[in-house]
Amino acid sequence: MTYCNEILELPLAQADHEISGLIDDERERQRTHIELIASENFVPRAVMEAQGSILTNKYAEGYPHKKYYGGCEFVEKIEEIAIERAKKLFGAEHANVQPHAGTTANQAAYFTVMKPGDTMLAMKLDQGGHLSHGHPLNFTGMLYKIVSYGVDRETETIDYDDVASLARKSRPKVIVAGASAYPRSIDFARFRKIADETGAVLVTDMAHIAGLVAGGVHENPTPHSHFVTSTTQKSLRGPRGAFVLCTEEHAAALDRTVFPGIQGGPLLQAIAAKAVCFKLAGEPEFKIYAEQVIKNAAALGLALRERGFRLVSGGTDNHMVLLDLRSRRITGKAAERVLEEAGITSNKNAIPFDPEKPAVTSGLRLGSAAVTSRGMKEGEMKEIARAIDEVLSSPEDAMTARRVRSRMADLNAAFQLYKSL
Ligand code: DSN
Repeated sequence: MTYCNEILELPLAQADHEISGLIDDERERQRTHIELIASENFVPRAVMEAQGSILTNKYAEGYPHKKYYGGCEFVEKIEEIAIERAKKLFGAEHANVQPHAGTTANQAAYFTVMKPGDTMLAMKLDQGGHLSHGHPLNFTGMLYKIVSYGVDRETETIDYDDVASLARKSRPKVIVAGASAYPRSIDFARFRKIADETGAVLVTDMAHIAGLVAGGVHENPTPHSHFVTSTTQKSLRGPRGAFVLCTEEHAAALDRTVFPGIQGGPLLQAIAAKAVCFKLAGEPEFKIYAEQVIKNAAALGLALRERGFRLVSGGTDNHMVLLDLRSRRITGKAAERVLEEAGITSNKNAIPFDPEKPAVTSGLRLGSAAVTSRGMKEGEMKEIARAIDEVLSSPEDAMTARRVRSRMADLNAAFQLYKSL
C-alpha cells in the first residue's frame, strides 16, 4: 500500500484520536441523558449509514438530468427518489431537496418571491417564531421590512384577527406561518385566507411539526401554502438538512434560487439520508410513532401541571410543552443548567411577554420526539415530570441532582438505542 492509501484506510479512532474520543463522550451523553430538546431526535441507523456514506465524495451541481459534472448517473437517481418521496409524503406539486439547513430553506422560499425592501409578516421570535422569521441580526431582518404578529395575552395562542389586521395594514409580500416554540396546532387554512385576501404569498415553516404532519397527527400545511419549508432532523427523524415544497407555478424559480442562487454543490449523502427518512416516515410504523409523540407530550404536560407548573397556553396539541417557570422562582437559564446536571437535557426559551432577557428567559421548552424514539410511553413521561419537579424544587441541592441523574440513566438503560453502534 502507498502512504496515501494507508491514510485513507485508517479508522477514525486511529486517524484522529481527539475527535474520536469526543464522539465517544457524546455517545455516552446521549446514552445516559433524557433528551427533551423539542427540535432533536434519534435518527434511524439507516439514515446515519446513508449520511456517512461514500456519497460525500461526489459533486453534482444542478438538478437530475441537468448536472454540471460527469459520473452523476447514480446520485441523480438518488435525488430523483428523494424528490418523489417528499412530494408523495406531503402531497406537494414540487420539491427541492437540496437546502442544507432550515434557514437556507426559508431563504430559498423568500428569495424566490421577495426583493430587498419588501415586507414580510411573521411570528415574533419571543412569542414562538424563529430567527429566520425576521430577527434584526438575521438576513431577514437586514433585507426586509418586518411586521410581526404574536399571541393573544390571555389565551397565549395565535391571534388570527391580529394577523389579518396587520396583513391588511402592511400588505406583506410574504406571510410566514410556523414556529419554533408554539405548543398549539396552527390553522393553515386561516393563514391562507388572510394571504389570499391581502395578495400575499404564504410560506409555512413546518420544521418542528413535519413528522407529525407525515404521521397524520397534525394538519398538513401543503394544500394551503404556496411554499412549505422544513428541516428533516426534528420530528421527521431524518438527517440534518432541509427541503422546500411549492406549487408548480413557483417550481422553476425556486430551483433557480437554490442553485445557482444560494447554494453550490448539494450534499448528496444528506440527500440520500433524506430519501431514506421520507421512505420511513411514509410507513405505518411512523404513524404509530407520531401518535405516541403526541400522547407523550400530553402526558408530560399533564403530569407537570399536576405538579404545579404553568404550561404556556394551558397545554399542548403537538410534541412540545412550554413551561412558565416564574412561579417556581427560577429562570429558564438556571433551570436548563440544573436539569442538565441531573441528566435531563432541555432548553431555556422565552415565553410570551417574557420579562427576562432572551439569554435568560422565564421559560423552558420540552419536547417528546426523542424520548418517544427510544420507546418511552406515558408512564415514563410521569417519571420524567417527577424528576423535573424534584430538581427544580431544590435547584441548589447537588444530592438531588446526583440522585435524579442516576435514576434517569437507569430509565434510559431500559430503552437502549443503537445497540450495535
Ligand atoms: N434551533 C431550532 C430549534 O431548536 O427550534 C430551530 O432552528
